[in-house]
Amino acid sequence: MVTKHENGTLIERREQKLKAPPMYQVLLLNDDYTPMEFVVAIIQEYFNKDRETATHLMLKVHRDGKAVCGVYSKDIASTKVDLVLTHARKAGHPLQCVMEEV
Ligand code: TYC
Repeated sequence: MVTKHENGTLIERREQKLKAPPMYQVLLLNDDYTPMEFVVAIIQEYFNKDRETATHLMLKVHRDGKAVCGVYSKDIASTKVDLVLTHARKAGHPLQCVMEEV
């Protein structure tokens, strides 16, 4: 919006549009080798789900190929992916974990 002052000065006010920061969903992907019990434990530990919810999510990944385990800001999502992958590799499992902008 442009307003004219008495002294002739033009003042432009830029509208302040604050956009919410983008959010990222963290997904687990299915594979044929990672044990179901390991995936349930991962979901409980890193996505703060109870055992029942974690079991349902694991079975959804197993059935559909992937499932969203949580939605976070970019830094938190990226950290979750790193922690899950590090834990899985240390345990010798090929589990895949990815993030996608919502
Ligand atoms: N498909 C695996 C099995 O049958 C289980 C599994 C579930 C693996 C979820 C990965 O993200 C995953 N042992």
